Order: sequence, then C-alpha cells, then structure tokens
Amino acid sequence: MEQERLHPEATGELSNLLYDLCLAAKIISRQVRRAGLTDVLGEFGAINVQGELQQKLDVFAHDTVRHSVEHTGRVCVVASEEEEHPIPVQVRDDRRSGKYVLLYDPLDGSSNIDVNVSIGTIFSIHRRSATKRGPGSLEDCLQKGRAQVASGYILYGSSTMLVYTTGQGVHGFTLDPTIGEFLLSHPDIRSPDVGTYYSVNESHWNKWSPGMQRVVAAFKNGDSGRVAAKNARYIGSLVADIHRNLMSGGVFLYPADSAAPQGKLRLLYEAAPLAYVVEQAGGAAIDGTRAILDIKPTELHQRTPLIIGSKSDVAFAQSMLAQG
Ligand code: AFP
Repeated sequence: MEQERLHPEATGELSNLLYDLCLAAKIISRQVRRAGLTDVLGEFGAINVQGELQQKLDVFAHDTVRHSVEHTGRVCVVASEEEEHPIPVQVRDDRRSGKYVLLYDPLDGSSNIDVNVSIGTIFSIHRRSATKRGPGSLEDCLQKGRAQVASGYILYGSSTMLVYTTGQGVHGFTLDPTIGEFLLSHPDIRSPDVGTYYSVNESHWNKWSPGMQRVVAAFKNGDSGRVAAKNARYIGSLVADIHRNLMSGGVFLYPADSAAPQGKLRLLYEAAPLAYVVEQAGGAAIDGTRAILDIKPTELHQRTPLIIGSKSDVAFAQSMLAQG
C-alpha cells in the first residue's frame, strides 16, 4: 500500500494481485512443509510441455496459483511452465476484463522436491495494452522483460520468503506461520557489486564454448587483477541459487551448450522475472551478450542462456565472452 501511494494513478489492483499471489504462496508453503507426511511427493504421471515428468507438487502449485487469481477480475490471461498454451481468463462482462497478465513457474526445482531441498515459485506481471478488452492472448504474454510492472519469487527454504519488485527496489518478506502472514524482514535488498560465489553446473563443462570455459575458470581460479577467485555453490534450484547470490553477492550461470544451444532456462517465467529483481537490487542479467530484459520474446516457452547476479561479475563475464 505504501508503494502504491508513489503512483497517483494506481487503483490498488496490482497490490491486490500481489496479495492474491501471497495467498497462493501460503497454501503451497503449507503443502511443501508437510510434503513427507501427505501424498504430495512423487510423480503426477504426466509429461509437461517441457518434456519433463510432472511432480504432484508441480500440478498442485500450478492449480493453486491459477485459482488464486482467475476469479478476481484482475488478470486477463495466465501462462505457466506447466501449460503449453496461455490460459485466457473468461469474464462475465467484457468491460471488466482484467488489465494484468500473469506468467509463472509454479514450482521451480522440481527435481529437488522429494529430497527436501529448497524450491520456489517465480512470477512475472505485465499490463496488457489498455485498448484491449475480453480475455487475453499469447500476444499479451510476449512482452519484453523491461515492460514488467512487477516480478518476484517465493522461496520455500528454511523459511518461506517472498521477494518482489514493482520497480521501487527489492523487498523481502518472511512468512510467520504462527500468524499466517508475510512480514517485512528484508526491506530494500541491495546486491553486492562483486560476489563471493559462482554458481554453475560444471558437469556441462565439455559442452561449453571455449569462451564460457574461460569465464568459469576465471571465477574459479581468479584472473590476474580483474576478478578474484570465488567459492562455488550450486543447489540446482534456480530460485534458491539466485536468492543466495542476491543476499551474499555472487554470479549464477546457465550457459548455452552443445546439447542446449538456447540454454535450458525459460525466458518469460524464469529469466526475465529474476532479471527484473536482480537489476532492481543493483545487479545485472544477460544472455551472454545483451540484457535479458531487452529480449523481445517470440514464443511462450522460449529458452535463454543466463548469466545473472553481482554487477561487476556479470560485466566481467560479458567482456570475456565479447573477446570470443
Ligand atoms: P527442475 O525443475 O527440472 O528441477 O529444473 C530446475 C531448473 O529449471 C532450475 O531450477 C535449475 O537452475 C536448473 O534447472 C538445474 O538444471 P541442471 O540440473 O542442468 O543443473
């Protein structure tokens, strides 16, 4: 509400949409916290559009987020990692169709669910073009990351945290399960310019370009005066890796490689929302050459290489890669 006052034109709808996502996060968090006790672990028995085996919690999280927003009249279309096509939100009266577009990764790091390692939900919110009415479409989803009005993630880790930005800095809230409310625990998060950690799955080393191998080698061993050697940390849950580096300083890399020439991570509901958060905290995010937020998407599930984190580390990687 305080931030909303910075926008005289605000109607409160965005605040309410963020609050709808908080409700979904509380429900998912409860399920995740009791995962070993209830029948929510393991496979759902279907394959999603990414060709991945859906986990029961993937589907639960997907449905929970969708149900928490689709009856509010605030969104005109939702798109999820778990659905091939965008889901237009039907409204009884076209004049009332929602003005926001929600893209989300319901549960990122699914392969870590059954082994009790931190996982997360990632969301990206765009405004649809003002002239349009009725349910939204793919076109409303294919917007540059720079046009996001809000983005963030929920981390289901040692505590459940919501970290988001609406373009006025990055703020972190911790869920107090005793009152069922997110409390402001980390106002104005700023990411250190130079990071302590580098985070990359080095098992893909042999599939990387020589340029990318040089970048990771420099982060590992240092590079005479240009970058100091860093400590390695890699969880394999994007949200958890990004959050650690956001708080302590670090650079996360998921480069393109010979097996995945476009990289693995999805632009619209993984890279772009996290890039908005990290840039707002003083960091940077690139695909190797250009800012993630300046990429014009052409497909809903398009992938992108990602180098994200502390500003000078990302700049170092960009300059090394530019040398070819
Ligand atoms: P899953 O959702 O299949 O666990 O993938 C997680 C993820 O999309 C992202 O969270 C990780 O950063 C990345 O993939 C891990 O990929 P690798 O297993 O190739 O390191």
